[in-house]
Parts: sequence; structure tokens; C-alpha cells
Amino acid sequence: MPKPKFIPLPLFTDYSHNVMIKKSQEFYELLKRRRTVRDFSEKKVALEVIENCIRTAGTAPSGANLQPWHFVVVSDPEIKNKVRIAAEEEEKDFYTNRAPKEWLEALAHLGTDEHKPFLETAPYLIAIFSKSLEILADGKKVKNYYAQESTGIACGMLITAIHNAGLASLTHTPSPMSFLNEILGRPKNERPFLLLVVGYPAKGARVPNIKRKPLQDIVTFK
Ligand code: IYR
Repeated sequence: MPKPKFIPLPLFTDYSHNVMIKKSQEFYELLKRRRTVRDFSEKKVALEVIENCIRTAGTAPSGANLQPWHFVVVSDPEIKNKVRIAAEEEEKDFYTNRAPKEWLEALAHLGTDEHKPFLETAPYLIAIFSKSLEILADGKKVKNYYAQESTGIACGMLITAIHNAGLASLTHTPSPMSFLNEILGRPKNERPFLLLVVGYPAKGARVPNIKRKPLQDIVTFK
């Protein structure tokens, strides 16, 4: 067993009480403006912004620091078209056959259906894959721990980074998503976790009138 190597904690900033209150409040003000958007503009977005957001997601904590994620950034219109066709096929089956009545009832206020034009309109689709196994160059398999949880945290940070950059996103989960492995050429040990649609909202985009639970409903202090 190799001995653990430690370094001094780099770049920790020790804020005063007041600065901490202000920063936490301002960050909340910023994040509460985030809304899931389903109506995207075709306006281009610099790839550098997407790269920085994915770098940010890659700083997420992960089980045994194994970083069990892979991001595929799609801007090629032909690939976006293939993703749309495959996703709409799954969604059609979901909305017409597979979804139980309760599920459709729970979704009704979002106004969603099987049509997913945003998969072609938005400048970027980011497919996030989670790896419960890592396949090394020599073919050896290494187990990752808490792969799903770790990838979920990375996705949360990605969504936050995208919002912070001034862009909108949509967490899209066509089910099942295995067509993403085929279209995007990803190996079997990578499980599609989320398809994030990224870009500017369309002019005059509208969103459902949803409310967030107040603090007292989501927290218990002991
Ligand atoms: N995947 C479908 C249905 C859907 C499911 C949930 I849970 C949502 O929060 C939203 C939609 C779709 O994308 O339309």
C-alpha cells in the first residue's frame, strides 16, 4: 500500500463574518435566478465558455477521487439531428405507452411532450456519462465508488457554472438513453447520466410558473 502524500491546503480564503454573509446571500441571489429553459436560441456560444464550465464540473468531489465521469460536447448539426431523432422516438413511446398516468399527471404543469426541437436549436448538447468501471489502457478493469452520486454532483456544478456564465440549460433525460453510447461512440462501461442542453434562451422564452420550497420546508435544525 503506498503511503499517502499530503500538501498544505492551497488557496483557502478566510472571509470575515460579514463578507461570508454577503457572499452566501449574493450566491443565492444568483442561483435562484436559474430556470430550466426549453426554448433555445440558435445564437452561438464560445467553446471556451463550455470548456471552462466542464473544467469547473471536473473539480467536483468524487468517491476515492476517481472522477468517474466523461463529458461529450456536441455542436455538429448532423450529430444533434441524430440525437434528436433517437430521443424523440423514445419520448414518443414514453408519452404514448410507457409513462404511468400518475407520471404524466405530475409532468402536466411543465407542458412537455415528445417534441424536442431544442436538441437541434441549442448550440451545444453536453452528454454526461458515468463510469462504474474504469477500463485501463492495458484492458484492466478498476472499480469506481459512488459513481452515480459523484457524477450527479459534477452535473450540479456544471449546471451552476453554465448559469454563472450567463447561459441557460435544460436537464434532459430521455429514457432509456443508451442510444447516446451508439451515436456518440462511447464504450459500454460509460452509462449515459444526463443530456444537458446549453445555450441562450430564445427571445421571449417562457417557463412554467413553478415555486421553490421555502427553507423551513427543506431543512431541520437540531
Ligand atoms: N423525459 C421526458 C419526460 C420528463 C420527465 C421528467 I421526471 C421531467 O422533469 C420532465 C420531462 C421529457 O423530457 O419530456
